[in-house]
Amino acid sequence: MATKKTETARGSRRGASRKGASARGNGAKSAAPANDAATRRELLHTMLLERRFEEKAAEAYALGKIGGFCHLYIGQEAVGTGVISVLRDDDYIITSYRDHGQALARGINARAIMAELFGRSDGCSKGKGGSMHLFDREKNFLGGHGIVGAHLPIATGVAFAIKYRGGDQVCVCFFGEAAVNNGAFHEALNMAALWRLPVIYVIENNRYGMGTALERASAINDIAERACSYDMPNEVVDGQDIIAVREAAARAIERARTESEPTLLEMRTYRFMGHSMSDAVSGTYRTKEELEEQMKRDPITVLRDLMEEEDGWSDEQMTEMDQEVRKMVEDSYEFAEQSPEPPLESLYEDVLVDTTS
Ligand SMILES: Cc1ncc(C[n+]2csc(CCOP(=O)(O)OP(=O)(O)O)c2C)c(N)n1
Ligand SMILES: [Mg+2]
Repeated sequence: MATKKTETARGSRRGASRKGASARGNGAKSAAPANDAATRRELLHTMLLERRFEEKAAEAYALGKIGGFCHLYIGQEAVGTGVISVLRDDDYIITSYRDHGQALARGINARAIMAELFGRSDGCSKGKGGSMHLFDREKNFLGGHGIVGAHLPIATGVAFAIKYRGGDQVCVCFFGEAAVNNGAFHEALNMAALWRLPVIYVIENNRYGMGTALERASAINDIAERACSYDMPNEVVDGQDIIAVREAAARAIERARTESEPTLLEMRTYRFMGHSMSDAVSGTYRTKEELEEQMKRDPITVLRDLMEEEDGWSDEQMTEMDQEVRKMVEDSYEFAEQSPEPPLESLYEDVLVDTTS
């Protein structure tokens, strides 16, 4: 739902805000995304692929096949999957280091992602990016970024370029809630609002930045309200409900595409694993009880329950889908194992872009 404060904030400056407000309300006309059995099945398939893929990645990490950092998206799948599912192929995506699920949702081949995690030359970043730096130019997937908040100004720049060239694409930027306390967040949002850029900032509020709870780090706990400083439309969304995610994302995308107006979406979610592979899952900064409570709203279960109710989705169908997905993951694992390491010479390739030729 749109927050009341936002309505007030937007109305305060722009006379044209009535138009924006109607696009943001429940009755948003052309923006409502499909919500039929086939769509739900596809969404479930994507989320299940992300889940099984990361479970396998965790296994590979424990075996020492993946080096460096590795941050899992388990528990948060509905956010990336839902938002990306309502984008066009020519829209842009930019994200943080917790990027495996979003890369899969964008349709980057599981083989290329697993190979990247393994640091192999068939990886989507040619084995030189690793888990945190998945990249695919053809899919307009602009990373995978390791520095908290640093990709927000890049998203603003991408949106500026879209507008400058007269295009109607949008740029979606995913980041964790801890990034909103970073200066880059404010600069990026200020410019996007000032120049009315087609960008959607998606906060994945999983309530923790590493081991620090949101309340211990942020002066404001309803972080969508940060958008009011920039007179920017915003919404708080149940990030465990993929249907709600899709609807909110569709409204924001429509607004960016047709009115060239940015939006801040706060998706309330939860990560079921540790911050990265080397961190505790619970017991230190959060209790086991809290984790168990949150796991009752697993986004995959939430959608599956809906499908059972609406589509008569059965356990057999679930098992069949699961087996198919596991096969895809196994295949990606074998592919990654067989892919060669990048040659030493490639260290100097793709570092700078030649703009002179
Ligand atoms: C500028 C900067 N400061 C600190 C870090 C170390 N660091 C890596 S992840 C992280 C927590 C970020 O939390 P959040 O933005 O909520 O994303 P989440 O990991 O929860 O997805 C921190 C502090 C960093 N990478 N960059
Ligand atoms: Mg967080």
